[in-house]
Amino acid sequence: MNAPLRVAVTGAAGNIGYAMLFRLAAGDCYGKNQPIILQCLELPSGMKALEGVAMELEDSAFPLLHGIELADDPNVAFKGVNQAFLVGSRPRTKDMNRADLITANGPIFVGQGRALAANAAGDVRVLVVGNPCNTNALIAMHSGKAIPRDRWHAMTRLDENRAKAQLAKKTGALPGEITNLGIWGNHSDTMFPDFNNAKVRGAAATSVVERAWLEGEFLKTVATRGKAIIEARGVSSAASAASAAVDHMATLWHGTAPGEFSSMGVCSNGAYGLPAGLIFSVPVTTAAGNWEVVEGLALDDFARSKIAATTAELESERNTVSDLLA
Ligand code: NAX
Repeated sequence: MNAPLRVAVTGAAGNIGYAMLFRLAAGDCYGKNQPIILQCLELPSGMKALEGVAMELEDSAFPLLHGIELADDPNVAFKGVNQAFLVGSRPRTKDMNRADLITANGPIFVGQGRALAANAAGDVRVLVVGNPCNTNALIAMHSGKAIPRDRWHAMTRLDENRAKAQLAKKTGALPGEITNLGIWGNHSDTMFPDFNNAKVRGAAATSVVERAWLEGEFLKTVATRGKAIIEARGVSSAASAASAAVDHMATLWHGTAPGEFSSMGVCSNGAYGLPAGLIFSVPVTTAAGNWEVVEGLALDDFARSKIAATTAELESERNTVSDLLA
């Protein structure tokens, strides 16, 4: 058995937190030989519910769960953490547009970025799930400058998983037989699921499915899936979002398979001519907690126009929060 990892989860009593904690404690992220200590953060108003979640975690008697700590102060919750899932934030209400949401949630990530830089372990990796996750990760990265830029991530794995599921359904393949389906850009309906480089059972997706479906129904279904779930369930995706967060950090921890890649919102280093410094989802390979952008992927005019649109949205979000970017 390894020494326990300290894993922070914010918004731990919320819908995604509730689904995620049990997966983490069961060993679904870091493996069956890796014990963890969960360090859960909530607002003071969420602490009572969080105590209930902690009781349920205790009652599950997970062999890998070596501790549960609860806090309403990020400086306590982030003490010594190796892995941090930043989920807690204000959900969008009917009267809010995207800019209102950015303005409402931005300050949370100033405080949490600072608290991580002051308290986390030297090897910390941070995944921002709370929306708008790319721009929230950008704010946290600027506020937590003591942590290297390549450690800050935003989650687009749910978009990747949704895209794989749609392509699997269309082709009759299993989701695990769809590979290299990279998401480019923002976690919003402007993101681009790159079907040109995707594979179905090792063959180019474009050789298996007609392009009109890929450019039309496929892109539309993936982009509007979050809305469809809200309409059906009355609340936003929670278990699938938690599952995607576990997938993202598991891929970072265990590494990508040879010849395969995944998608992560990471700090752009200017690859593919993308503006450096934005938190931008790109295809990456991973090993031992580190990532590298996949080089040499072919992007046709259609892909480039989609990537230009999502880039413009991220630049506009960055302008909206410019006063929070220290
Ligand atoms: P909930 O409202 O169920 O839970 C959020 C929890 O966060 C609440 O318990 C609240 O008390 C807590 N919280 C709020 N501010 C906090 C703070 N400053 N510190 C600590 N805790 C805080 O929302 P849930 O459904 O769990 O969604 C959480 C976030 O994930 C939202 O921002 C949502 O938009 C985002 N999502 C991101 C996705 C992605 O793919 N990146 C997909 C799913 C989801 O929409």
